[in-house]
Amino acid sequence: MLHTFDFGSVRIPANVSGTPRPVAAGHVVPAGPIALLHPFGDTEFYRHGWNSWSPSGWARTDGDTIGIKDSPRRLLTADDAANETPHAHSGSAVGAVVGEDGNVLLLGALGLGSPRVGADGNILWGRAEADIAEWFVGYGPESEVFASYADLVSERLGRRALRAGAVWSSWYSFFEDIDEDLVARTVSDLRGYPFDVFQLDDGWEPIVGDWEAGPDFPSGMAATARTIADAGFRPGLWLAPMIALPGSTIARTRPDLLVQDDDGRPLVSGYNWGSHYYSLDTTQPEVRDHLREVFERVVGWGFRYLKLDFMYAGAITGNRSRDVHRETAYRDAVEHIRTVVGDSVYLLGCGVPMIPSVGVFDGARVGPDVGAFWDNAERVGDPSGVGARNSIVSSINRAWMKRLYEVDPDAVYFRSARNLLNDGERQALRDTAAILEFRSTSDPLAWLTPAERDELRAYMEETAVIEQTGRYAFRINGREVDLAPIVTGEAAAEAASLVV
Ligand code: 9PG
Repeated sequence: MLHTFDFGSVRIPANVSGTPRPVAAGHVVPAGPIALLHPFGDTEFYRHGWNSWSPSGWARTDGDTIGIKDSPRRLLTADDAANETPHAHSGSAVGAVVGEDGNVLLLGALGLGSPRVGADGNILWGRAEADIAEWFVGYGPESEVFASYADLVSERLGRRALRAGAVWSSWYSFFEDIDEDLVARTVSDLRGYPFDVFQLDDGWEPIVGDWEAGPDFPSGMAATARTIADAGFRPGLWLAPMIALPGSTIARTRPDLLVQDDDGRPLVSGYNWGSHYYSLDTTQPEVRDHLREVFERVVGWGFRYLKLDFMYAGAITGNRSRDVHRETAYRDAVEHIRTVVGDSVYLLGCGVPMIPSVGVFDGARVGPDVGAFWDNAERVGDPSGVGARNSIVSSINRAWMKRLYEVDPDAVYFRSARNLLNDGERQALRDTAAILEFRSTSDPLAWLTPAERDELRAYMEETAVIEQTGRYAFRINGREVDLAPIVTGEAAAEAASLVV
């Protein structure tokens, strides 16, 4: 049906699937396809990525799209491969275009069903795989409409109250090379430093899919959790409970528990660790029992902060035993996990589909992995690739998601050793994490100079007052910080011209 949205200064003719009703900050529209005929011509479009690693940001409708290009494997792992339009402007769940007066017109889904929003110089459109979520349409100052959208989402899906505090993670220093002695030494060095959580990342398990102590943890995971707790930190652990590598026991012995492809074989749901991997079909009662066992085990070991990674794979397009939409299957599985671990265990989502995770995760990663280098030389132009710049750009473009859960922009660095980032680049990472209000690092104290240790201590202890003064401009404790040159690429261009 036809409807005209009246925003006072602008009127937007639209095709909607049901009668809109006004709410405080705009209009809520029934589920179903929607198209807004905007009068702005070619303008800026906000594109939102599906999962933690998927690119988000502003691009001109008459310019290049933001997204993963020319790599089906990367796309499968780091965005919504089923719906991505690499050469047309679209994104997941929410999108917005900028009007002539600088206000933005936002269209955002208020739930699940793989909603998609795209735009060109005439239309801002929305559609979904399953029409199960209402839409919000709002027009106003950018930060206000995004806040209104976020608040309506969390009204429906929830907002958890736990805070992570300051986190130390093993990933960006040791990667998979961890063992119980190294962990014990690292923890002992950190004694007395202002960390709330010490989180063990990937590398403790024998293989992804089998969640028990690997050979490098001969005393068992409960012993390591105790070592961490005895030093005064909340024990944290990484796991990827939705996936299994082909060599894991679960994939080898129970392929029937995996999401299937159309030929009845386990579906490949992504690539990492030099391999493909599969997804667990969480709609099967046996898989729910398996998840219950896994989470009772890790909580029983004493871990109270869980980084659940590669979670998008639980929401991948494929054949499951029950006919529910993939995002609903995912959310049901996370709710099940939440029931098993209880409300006091902090759940950090990583590689999570963003909107379906609201209200069940306490925190969510909002960008690709950081790295001890600025840009990814192997994959230039892939905004989902590892690197400090990509991490800052994606994260800052998702700062509005603070209202949904804690937003984790990934680790910051204090170390100058084993690091290609210069002082300014390390500072930009620390400023981004201060703005997002989630502070974590992977620097072992043994890698830091005395001055760097002092910086780490001061940073982890600080709670900053953040004011936003522009899309990418902030005041952190009164200090002006403008990330615009980094986001728009001017910083890189300047660096390049210095090289020339
Ligand atoms: C452990 C790591 C760390 C890290 C996570 C995640 O798009 N990708 O292919 C992709 C692969 C790995 C990855 C992120 C993205 O790293 O983000 O913090 O926990 O797993 O293996």
